[in-house]
Amino acid sequence: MEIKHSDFLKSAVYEKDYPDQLDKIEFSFVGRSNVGKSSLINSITTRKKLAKTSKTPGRTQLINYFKINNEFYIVDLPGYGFAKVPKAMKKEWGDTMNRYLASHRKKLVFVLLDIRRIPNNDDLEMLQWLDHYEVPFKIIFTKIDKVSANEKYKCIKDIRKKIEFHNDDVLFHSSLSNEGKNEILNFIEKMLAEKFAEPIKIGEEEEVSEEIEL
Ligand SMILES: Nc1nc2c(ncn2[C@@H]2O[C@H](COP(=O)(O)OP(=O)(O)OP(=O)(O)O)[C@@H](O)[C@H]2O)c(=O)[nH]1
Ligand SMILES: [Mg+2]
Repeated sequence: MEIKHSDFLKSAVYEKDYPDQLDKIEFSFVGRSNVGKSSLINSITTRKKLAKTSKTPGRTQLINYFKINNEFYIVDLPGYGFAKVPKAMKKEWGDTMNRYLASHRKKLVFVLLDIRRIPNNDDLEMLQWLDHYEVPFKIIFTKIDKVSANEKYKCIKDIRKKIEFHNDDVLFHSSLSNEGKNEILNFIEKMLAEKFAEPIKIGEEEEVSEEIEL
C-alpha cells in the first residue's frame, strides 16, 4: 500500500473532540515517551514533519489525528512513563491516552517498543490491558538501525524473558533507514481489507480507569 495523502486533521483531549466519523478505522500508536511514535508516523507517510518529533521526551501531549488517503486515520498519542515532568502533567497525558484507549472507536493499536530496551512495567501493563479488553494490537520494535543483526538477536532474546511473541507476529522498524516501513503498510492494508468492522468489545469505563495507571 502507498500513502498518497496524509493531512493533520485535529488534536483532541476528550472524546467529544475526536472526529465525528466512526466508520473509519483508526491505527493508533502508543509506547513509552521517546520510543519513536511520531517519527514512525512520518516514516510511513513519507512526510518529514507531519507529526512533531523531538529529542526531549514528552513532545506529543495531545491526541493527534491524521487523515490518510481519505480512508482511515492515524492517531499519534502522548507517550507514557516519562518521569521528568510534573506529576499532574503526567497524569493528564495518561488520562488523555486512557480515555482514548477505552473509547469505542474502531481501532488497532500499534504498541511500540524500543528494540534496545527491556519492556518495563508500563509496557507490560499496556500489553496486558489491551489483551484483557480484547483491543486488537500489534507490536512494533523501533530504532532497529541502532543495533547490528547480532545485537538484534540478543535484544529479542532478552525481551522474550518479559513478553511472549513469535517473530512472525511482530514488526521491526527504523525511522532512519525506513526499514520495515513496507511491512507496516502491508499490515495496515491487510487490516483494511479485512475491514475488521466489528465494534471493539471493551469493559466498563470505570473498570478501565482502575486497570491502567500510567
Ligand atoms: N536512530 C533512530 N532514532 C529514532 C528513531 N525513531 C525516533 N528516533 C529519535 O528518537 C527521538 C524521539 O522520537 P519521537 O518520534 O519524537 O518519539 P515519540 O515516541 O513520539 O515521543 P513522545 O511524543 O515524547 O512520546 C527523536 O530524537 C528521534 O529522532 C529510529 O528509528 N532510529
Ligand atoms: Mg510523539
